[in-house]
Amino acid sequence: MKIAFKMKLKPGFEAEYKKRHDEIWPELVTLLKESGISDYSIFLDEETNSLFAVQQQSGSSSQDLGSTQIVQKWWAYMADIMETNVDNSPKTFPLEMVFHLA
Ligand code: RM4
Repeated sequence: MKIAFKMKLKPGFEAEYKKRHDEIWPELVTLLKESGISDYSIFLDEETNSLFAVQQQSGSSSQDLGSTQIVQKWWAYMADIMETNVDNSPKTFPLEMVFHLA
């Protein structure tokens, strides 16, 4: 199932956000794939600093993996440049699909 959601980047951290994702931890990639996540893209709206994520999921969303050590470490690592909840999880806003062309 394809899902999408928004997150929020702190202003001025576009390059750092992209760098960190270009260097995403292999163990996080493995966890995401083993959790059924694929075709996962994140786009930035520079006007609002909104991060638009879209992914295929066969089970839970990437945002439901916060009980794992590796995601907790990743979220803590990313917390300085993103808007987060008190547990370091990125503030996440589900988006409704209103059109899809297969
Ligand atoms: C994002 C955010 C998401 C994670 C991706 C890999 O910045 O932390 O939760 O799934 O990175």
